[in-house]
Amino acid sequence: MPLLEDGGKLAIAYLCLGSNLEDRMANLDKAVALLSKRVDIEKVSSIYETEPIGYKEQPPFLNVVCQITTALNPWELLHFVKDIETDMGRVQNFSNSPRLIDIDILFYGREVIRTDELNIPHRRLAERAFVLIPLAEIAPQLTHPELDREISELAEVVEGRAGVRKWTLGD
Ligand code: PH2
Ligand code: MG
Ligand code: MG
Repeated sequence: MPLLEDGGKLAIAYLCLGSNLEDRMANLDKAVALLSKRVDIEKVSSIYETEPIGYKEQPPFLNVVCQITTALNPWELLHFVKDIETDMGRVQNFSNSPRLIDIDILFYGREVIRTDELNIPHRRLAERAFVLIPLAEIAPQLTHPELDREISELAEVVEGRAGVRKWTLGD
């Protein structure tokens, strides 16, 4: 990994963004713009319209996955994305409730971090078609550090693939 002048390391991380309230595409665009103030956005997947998982009685989501490089450590990155959610007007509600914007850290390099505050890799990513399908588009050969399987393999067999469709403005 390249060294920064202050000795810090740059990490490659993956984020999943989701919105299912108000102008969903504008919310994703704004989140990417705010992220780019402190991290480098390297790749952004297509936008997917996805059926809600978990709590089902809510509008469909738009989801994208981004690859970033960052000098922030995982805790700094977590606080940064939470601040963006709050600044964009997200209110803390019940688990899996509708939201203007959700930004989840999927991977941070090959690190495995299990604390109350921070869980990397994301605990449910291997079960979620709305994460794996966009992620497979930008990082098919990435391997999950705990499962030791490629994202493309996980994406091919995940349940609920039919609920994840590419979306374009006007759909
Ligand atoms: N996020 C959730 C729960 N369910 N379903 C879809 N389709 N997309 C999401 O981003 C999503 C979800 C919790 O964060
Ligand atoms: Mg989430
Ligand atoms: Mg979240």
